[in-house]
Amino acid sequence: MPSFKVSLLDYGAGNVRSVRNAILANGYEIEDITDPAQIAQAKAIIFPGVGSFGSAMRVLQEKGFDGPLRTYLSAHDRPFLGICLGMQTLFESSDEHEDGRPAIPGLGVIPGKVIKFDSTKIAVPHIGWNGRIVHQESPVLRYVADDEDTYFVHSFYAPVIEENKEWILTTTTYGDQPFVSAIQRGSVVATQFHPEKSGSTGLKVLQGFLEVRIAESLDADIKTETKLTKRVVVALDVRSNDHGDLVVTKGDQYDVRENHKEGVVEGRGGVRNLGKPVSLARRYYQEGADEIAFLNITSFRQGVIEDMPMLQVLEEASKNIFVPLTVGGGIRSYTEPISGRTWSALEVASRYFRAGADKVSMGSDAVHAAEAYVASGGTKTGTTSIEMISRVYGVQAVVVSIDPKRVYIKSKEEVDSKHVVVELGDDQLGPTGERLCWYQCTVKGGREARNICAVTVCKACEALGAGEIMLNCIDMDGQCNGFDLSLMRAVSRAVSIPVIASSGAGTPGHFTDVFSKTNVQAALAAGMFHRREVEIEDVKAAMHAHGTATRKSS
Ligand code: 1PR
Repeated sequence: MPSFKVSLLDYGAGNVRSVRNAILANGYEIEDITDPAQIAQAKAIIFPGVGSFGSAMRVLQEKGFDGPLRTYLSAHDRPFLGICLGMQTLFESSDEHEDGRPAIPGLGVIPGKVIKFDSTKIAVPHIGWNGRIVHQESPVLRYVADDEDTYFVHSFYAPVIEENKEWILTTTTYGDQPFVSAIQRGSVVATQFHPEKSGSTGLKVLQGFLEVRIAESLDADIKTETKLTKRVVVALDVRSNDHGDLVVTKGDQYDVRENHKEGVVEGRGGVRNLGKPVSLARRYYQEGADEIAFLNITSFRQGVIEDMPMLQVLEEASKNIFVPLTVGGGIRSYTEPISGRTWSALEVASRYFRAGADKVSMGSDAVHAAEAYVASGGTKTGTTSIEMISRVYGVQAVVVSIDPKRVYIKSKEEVDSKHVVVELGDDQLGPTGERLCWYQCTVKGGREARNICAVTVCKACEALGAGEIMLNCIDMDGQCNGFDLSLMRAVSRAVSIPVIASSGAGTPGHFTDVFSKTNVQAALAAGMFHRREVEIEDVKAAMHAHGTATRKSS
C-alpha cells in the first residue's frame, strides 16, 4: 500500500471524477487541496485543468493557489502532474482568454506561449487518440510501449521552441503541426493528453508518475511524426422499458419497439432490450472502444434532473471506464413541474460533468439555437446552452448530436434556397429515382421536423461554440447498409470541428468506407455491436489493414 496520499488540485470547474477514479484504480488514496497551505505539505500533486486557460488562472488566483504552486514547482523536485490545461497553465501565457476579460499570465514555469491550432488546415479541437515521440528516458513512461496511443482533446497547444526544449518529454503531431504533448523536468511532469481517459495506457502513465524519480533532461530532437487515429465510438441509446427498467435499446429508423406481439403496448411491441447500460459500456471499454456515448433517448418527456438513473449510470460507468464518456438527451434548461424550480442548461450539464461525463451532447436544443442564430442574421446572444456550457467547460466538452432525415427532390428549384442540396450516389437514389436531397433536421428524437437543414445547423452550432458534431441520419439508422456518405461529406466539408459519423454501420468495411471517402474524424455504431454481429476488434483490424490509423487497444 502506498505510504502517501495524492493531493488533488480540484478547483471545481469540471469533471475530475475520472481523474479521481484513475488514482484510486492505481491503489492510492486522495486528499483534496482546499487551502493554499496544503500545497507546501503535499507529497504529490495532480492538477487536472478543466475549462479555459483564462478561467483556470483566474480561479487559481482567487483561491490563492498560484503563489504556493509556483513555489512548489520552482525546484522541480516535488512530484507534480498537470493534465491538459494543467500542463498549459505551466507556460507563460496563452491566446485562450475569457470573453471580455483581460488576459491573465500563466504560472510561467516553462518558457513559451500556448496558441491555437490553425482551423483552416485541420479540424479544431484536436480530439482523439494520437501517439507521441519520446524525447527523454523517463520513469513516467516506463510501463508504456512506444506505439500505445493516448487521448487528447484541446484546441490550444504549446509549440516546440528552442527555449522549452529541455522540458520536453514527448511531442505529438496533429496534421503537420508538432506540439508539446508531455513535459518533465525533475519531478514536475505534465501531459497534454488525458491519462485518465487513455484506457490502460493512461493508468500506466499515472502509475509511472506516482513512482516518479528524477529524470535526466535531454535536448529535444524532433525525428518523426505521430498520427491522430480515427475513433471507433459506441453509442448506447438508453431509456426505460415498459417495466420501468433502464435498458440499452436500439431502433430501426428511431423506432425502438419490437414488432412482435409479446409485451404489447398500445398495439405495438415492447421496447427492445439489448442489455444494461453500465455493464454493456464496461464490455465495450474492455473490448477497445475509443469512446462511449450514452444517449437518453426519451429525455424530452421528462427533466434530466429528475432522471437520476442516468446520473447514476455515469457515476458507475466512470468508476472503471477510462475512455471519454459523452452523455446526451435533455441537456437544456428545464423547470420542474411540481416545485417550479428552474435549472439552466449549464446547471444540467454541470450535474452530468460532476457525475463523470467528459462531454455533453445536445440535440433538440441545438437545433432551436441554430434556428434563432440564423434568423437573427448570425447574432450570438451568449445565452444559448451551447454558448453557456462551452464558455465554462470549453468547446471540446460540447457535442451537437443531430437527427436529420432525407427530403428527396428532383431539382434544386423545388426547395428553399437556404437549404444545402446534396447530390446522392447511384446506390442512394430516392424512391422515384431522385438524385438530390436536402437533410431536414428534426427534434424530439425524430418526431418533429424543422425547416432547417443539417449543414446549416452544424455551421451555426460551430459558430455558437460546439466542439464536435455527432451526425446521425434517420434513414440509415439501424439499417446496417453503411453510413450516409453524402451527408457525412457535406457536413465535414462545411465545418472545421470534428465530425462523428453515425447511423447505418453493419460491417467493418462501412468504417473503412466512411474514413476513406469523407473527412470525418470518428465513426459510431450501436446495433451491430450490441447484437454481437461485429466486434470492435474486427473493425479495428479492418481499419489497420486499410491503412487507417487506429488505436491499438491495450
Ligand atoms: O434532443 O437533446 O434531448 O437529445 C436526444 C438524443 O437522443 C439525441 O442525441 C438523439 O439523437 C437521440 N435519440 C432520440 N430518439 C432516438 C431514437 O432512436 N428513437 N437515438 C435517439 C438516436 C442515434 C444513434 C444511434 C445511431 C447508430 N440514436 O445514437 O445509436 O444511429 O445506430 P446503428 O449503428 O445501429 O445504425 P435531445
